[in-house]
Amino acid sequence: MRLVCRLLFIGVLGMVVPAVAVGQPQANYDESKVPDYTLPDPLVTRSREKVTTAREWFAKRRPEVLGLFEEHVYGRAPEPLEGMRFMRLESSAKALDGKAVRKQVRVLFSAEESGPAMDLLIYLPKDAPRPVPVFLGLNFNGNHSVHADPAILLSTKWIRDRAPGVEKNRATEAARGTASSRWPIEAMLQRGYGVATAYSGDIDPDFHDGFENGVHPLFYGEGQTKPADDEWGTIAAWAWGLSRALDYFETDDDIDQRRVAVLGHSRLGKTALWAGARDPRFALVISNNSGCGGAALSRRAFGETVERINTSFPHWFCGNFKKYNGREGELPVDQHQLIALIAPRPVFVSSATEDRWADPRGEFLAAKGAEPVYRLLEAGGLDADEPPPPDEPVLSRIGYWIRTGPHDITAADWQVFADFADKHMRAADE
Ligand code: GTR
Repeated sequence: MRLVCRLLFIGVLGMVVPAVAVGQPQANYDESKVPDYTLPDPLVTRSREKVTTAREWFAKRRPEVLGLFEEHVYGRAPEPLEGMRFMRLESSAKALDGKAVRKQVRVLFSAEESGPAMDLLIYLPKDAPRPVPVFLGLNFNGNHSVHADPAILLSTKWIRDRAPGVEKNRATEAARGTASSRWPIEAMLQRGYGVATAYSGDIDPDFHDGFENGVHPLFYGEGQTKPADDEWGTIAAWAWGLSRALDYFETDDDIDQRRVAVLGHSRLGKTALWAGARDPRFALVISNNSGCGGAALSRRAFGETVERINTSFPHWFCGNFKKYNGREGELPVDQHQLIALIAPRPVFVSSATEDRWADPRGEFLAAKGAEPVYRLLEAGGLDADEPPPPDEPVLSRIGYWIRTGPHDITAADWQVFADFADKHMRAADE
C-alpha cells in the first residue's frame, strides 16, 4: 500500500500536469472545443496591403510584425551597453577525455565587474576543422548541471530549490551533471558540432520579483523601477542574452559565428524562437516543446492558454500581453508569424506526443502557417500538410517532428536536430 502511494506520488510529480490554479478554467484538451479562429495573414500589413516581393517583406511587413511582437508579446529589449566585455575564466585543450576543447567565458553586461554577467560554457570538438558550427542554448539549472565534468564552474547564483542538488537556492556538488540527459555533448561533438550554454538565471532569475534582480535594472531610466508595459519581460531578457553570446562568438576564431544554431526546451524554446526572430545572425533556430508563447498558436487555446501562462508566470512576457488574457482573437499577431520572422533561415519545431499542455498540433499548424513567407522568399516550406506520425522527422526548410514520449529534450531530439543542421547549415558551406 505504501509502495503504491509512493509510486502514485512519483507518477504525479513526474508528469507535467500543472496544478489547477484557483479561479482558472480547466485546460481544454478536446479538439472539437477549439474555438473558431482566423489567423492574421502573415503577408498582409495592418493597413491591408499584401506584400508580394521579398523586398516588401523585409522593408515593410517584417519590421511591422517584429514591432507587434515587441509591443504586445515579449517587450522591447535595449541595445547592449558600450562597456560590455568578455573575460576568459577557464579553458582546456584536453577536456572530456581529450575529445574536446572547453572554454568558460564571462560576458560582463556592463563595465562593472560585479555584474550582472553571464557565464558561457563552450565545448568544441577537438579535431574538427576551425571555425566550427555551434549549437547554443540556455539551461535551466546552471552550467554545472549539463555535464558531470568537474571543471565546470559551479554556479553561485540563485537556482530553484526543486532542482536536484540545490539547497537553499544554491547549487551543491551534487548538482553536477543532473541535467546531462538533456545535453548529449559528446554525441554532438562526434557529429562535428560545438555546444555552448549559459544559465538562464544569470540573465534573469526565473521568479517574479518585480524585475529587481537580473539584467533589467541595468537599463532603467531615471526614476524607473520596472519595465514599461511594452518593455522586455524575462523571456525577452533571456533572448537578449543569447544575442550577447553571439557577440562573444564573433570574437572567437574557433567558432563559426555564421553557423550558430540557437535552441531551447520549453520556456527556453520560446526564448530560442524569439532570439532567432529578433537576431538574424542566428543561422538556424530550434524550438523544443515550446508551447504557449512559443511555437503553439495562441488562438487555439488548447492546453496552456495566454491567461494561464500570464497568471502562472507574470514575469515572462511584457505587461501588454496580459490584455489578451481570454482574448486571444484580439492579438494582432499569432505564433505562426513568430516562426515567419525567422524566414528564410531554417527552423525546426519539435513536439512530443505526451506534451499536450504545449499543444503539438498547434505547434505544427504554426510551423505550417509560416510557410507563405518562406515561399515568398523562395526558401522552401514545410513538406507536410498534416502532422507526420510520431518519430518521423520532416527535414524540409521548416522542419517538424513529434517524438514519442513526455515533455522533455532527449538525446533522440538532438540527433534529429543534428540531421536538420547537417542538411541546412553544414552542407551549404562545405
Ligand atoms: C510550464 C509552462 C510551460 C513551459 C514549461 C517549462 O510550467 O506552463 O509554458 O514553459 O513550464 O518551461 O518547462
